[in-house]
Amino acid sequence: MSENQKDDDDYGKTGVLTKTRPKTKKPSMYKVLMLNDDYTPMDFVVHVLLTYFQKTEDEAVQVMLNVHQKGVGICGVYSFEIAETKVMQVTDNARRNEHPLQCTLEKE
Ligand code: TYC
Repeated sequence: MSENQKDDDDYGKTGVLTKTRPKTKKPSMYKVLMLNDDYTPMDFVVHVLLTYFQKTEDEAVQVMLNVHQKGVGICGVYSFEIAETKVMQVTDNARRNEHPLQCTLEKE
């Protein structure tokens, strides 16, 4: 074997280096939805929106009226864990106060 034909794995290769970067995905976001019903008092819905969704009084009234008229509305958009916790807190508070208010989560 001659000097310029070394028996080496890399010999004669082009020397292009590729860096593989691990594929990362942004976590999915989830909408917390509030559903209308005929029994939960409007004041209670506004109270819930103020307490768990950092709404101003005006925003809370707007969201509540929107749900009342359209049947469903968005309270906020969060990571899965936060959205799930909000749904549990709202549902628990509503049941303790004997209101049928429904709150659910939907992937964005
Ligand atoms: N429809 C209810 C009423 O007239 C008010 C209400 C609004 C209830 C929004 C639930 O998510 C809701 N008292």
